[in-house]
Amino acid sequence: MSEYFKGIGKIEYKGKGGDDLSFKFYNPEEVVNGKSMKDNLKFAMSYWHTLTGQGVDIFGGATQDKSFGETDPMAHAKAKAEAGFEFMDKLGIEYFCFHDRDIAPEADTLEETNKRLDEIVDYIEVLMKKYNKKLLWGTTNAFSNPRFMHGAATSCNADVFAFAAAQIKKAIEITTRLGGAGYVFWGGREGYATLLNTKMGFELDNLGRMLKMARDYGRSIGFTGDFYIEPKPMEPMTHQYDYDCATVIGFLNKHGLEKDFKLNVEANHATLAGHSFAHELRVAREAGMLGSIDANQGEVFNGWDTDNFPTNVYDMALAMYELIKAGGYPKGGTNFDAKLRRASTDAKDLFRGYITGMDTMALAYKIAAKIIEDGRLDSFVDQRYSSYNSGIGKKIVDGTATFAELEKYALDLGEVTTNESGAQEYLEGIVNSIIFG
Ligand code: XUL
Ligand code: CO
Repeated sequence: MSEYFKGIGKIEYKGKGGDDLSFKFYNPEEVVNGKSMKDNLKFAMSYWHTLTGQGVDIFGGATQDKSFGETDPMAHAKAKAEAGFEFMDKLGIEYFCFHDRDIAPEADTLEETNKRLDEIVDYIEVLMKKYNKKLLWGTTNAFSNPRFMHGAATSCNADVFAFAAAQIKKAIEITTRLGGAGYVFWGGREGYATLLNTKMGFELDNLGRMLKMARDYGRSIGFTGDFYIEPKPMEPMTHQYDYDCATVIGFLNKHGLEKDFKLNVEANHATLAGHSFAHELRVAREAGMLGSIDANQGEVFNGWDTDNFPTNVYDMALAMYELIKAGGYPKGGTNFDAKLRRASTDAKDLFRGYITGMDTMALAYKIAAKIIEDGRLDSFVDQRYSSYNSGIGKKIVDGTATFAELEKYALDLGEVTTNESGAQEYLEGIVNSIIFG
């Protein structure tokens, strides 16, 4: 087997003075919150950006070569797999995530495509054993092929729905076979461009039908992992149905999917929806549905999904605070749904991107753990809501207060005389002192 990333050895933790090919903050064995950082963060490689993305944008072609020395499609798929496992091994990343079409190229018929998938899955199974790597989640690419131009589960065309179902069925089978801990649905083109041609309620019900069939089939073949929906408000569609965590939670509850499904929350999708990443994680956590994370970051001034590697330690610390408060990942992990900038063409850049991302996540996690250990934020928040611990507040929470009783209480009160400061600046100061103090 060839070596694809020549001249780059295993990336090690060297601390603050380390060079560009070492971790400065991520020490996999360091114990925080009673667990190694490796197990707290459960890093995963995204097959698509890492092994397939070539720097293409709408104004220009590839700047990054991902041929791995092969031209034949199946030889290329195998070389990609080998390169991917070498990459994970060198970075000490234990997990990976893929779309069906990332690992094997589509053929002229579904039957032939499935055969190609089986051949590559056989090989990936060998590589997983050899390198001791695990599948965090699998998914289906039901958005790139032109047949999905109107969507997949929400297509106006029943033949497309059937085709998507067949593809999802196969993708759940291979995910199960590889011991995947999760299966993701990102609604690639599940949305609409104009209401003028769209039966919105019908499309949403079809989405529910597809997810129920997927859940039932998965469970019937022994898939015990979590299903995830990955919310995103727009792009490629003008309006995507899985807008944000709150929207998706409502949808899952309506369709009786809330026991089998959790959320795979992506940072850049959160900001596209007009939310902070921490907000989206809080919504998921409060619903008991924080499943997994797609770690990345958008360009501050662009309104689209730029999938940069995360570097904003402050925002990520507030996000990791939510993860720790949720009790960590149930079955998910930190998948780098992140890509190099188009002009990053040095052979080392892919490693540098991941190293910076992993260091950012580690710094953020450790800061979040310190904020919790410090306790001032928690005690401030507890105090802020303390009027609900006794008296009328307790009755409201217990569900024993009535409108009549509340009216009498308010009349007796005359006026609300105590309303304490929210003290946002004080709390922001605490966070800063923990980060920089
Ligand atoms: C697209 C995106 C996807 C999903 C998996 O914005 O995030 O790559 O993570 O389909
Ligand atoms: Co994603």
